[in-house]
Amino acid sequence: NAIGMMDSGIGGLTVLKATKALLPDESIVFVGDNARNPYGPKSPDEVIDYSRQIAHFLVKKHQIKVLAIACNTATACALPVLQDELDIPVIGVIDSGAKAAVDTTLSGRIGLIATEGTVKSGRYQEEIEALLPTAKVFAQAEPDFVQLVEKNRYQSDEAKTAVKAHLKHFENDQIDTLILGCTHFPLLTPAIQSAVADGVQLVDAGKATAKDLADYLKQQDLLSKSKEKSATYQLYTTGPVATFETIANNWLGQGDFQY
Ligand code: DGN
Repeated sequence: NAIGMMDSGIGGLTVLKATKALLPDESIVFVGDNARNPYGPKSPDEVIDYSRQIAHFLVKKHQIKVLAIACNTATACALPVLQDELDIPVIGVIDSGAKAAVDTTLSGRIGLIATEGTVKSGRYQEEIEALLPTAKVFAQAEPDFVQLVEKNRYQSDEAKTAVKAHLKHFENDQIDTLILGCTHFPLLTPAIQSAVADGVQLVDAGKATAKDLADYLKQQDLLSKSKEKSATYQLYTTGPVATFETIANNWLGQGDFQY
């Protein structure tokens, strides 16, 4: 059976890419809820509702063996509900991102950029403080970054300028680690890296999740046993397929993706 993945839009493809690199024999079914993006400003109840609809579609129609919520906002709002409701294991992105940040920081001064929903939930802050009580977390919501990615403008000069302006204040906080706490943000990595002080390490919560997901599937003996190379990638979007496909092809490279 395949791995199920879901996001509010394009961002989860960063988790798909990292998972595909670590587990090339695993099939993945992905749903991007581009039509209802962004999740960031929505109420937790609404995000729970959308997440449940997608999760049930993946379980009923695709018999997935594990669900990765490749969206920080949906993880912040819906992880416990889905873990409770589904008979399969459900993995979110926040625990892995928080742990990776704690493993990376030397000074304990950690920046977080994410959606409003994720920042407001306080889940990263709680998780980091549980692992490293002396840590100081500087959290900043960056909803505009999501739109730069969804609208396929993430490589533009406009994106570079906006990212630089938004991240300027982190200079005063003297962070040594910055969590990309939204799965859309790794597409903006070059702009983000050049906007922060040299030496600030970026933590990609999605990549950290892919690693934890791979370890988990190995441990639980849930990896595909098929000997032939037969991994398939089925990508669904609730929005226009053309835009989704363009961004997906640019980000993932050509491959056997079905839209
Ligand atoms: N990609 C999502 C996340 O990781 O939080 C959210 C993007 C959005 O819907 N605003």
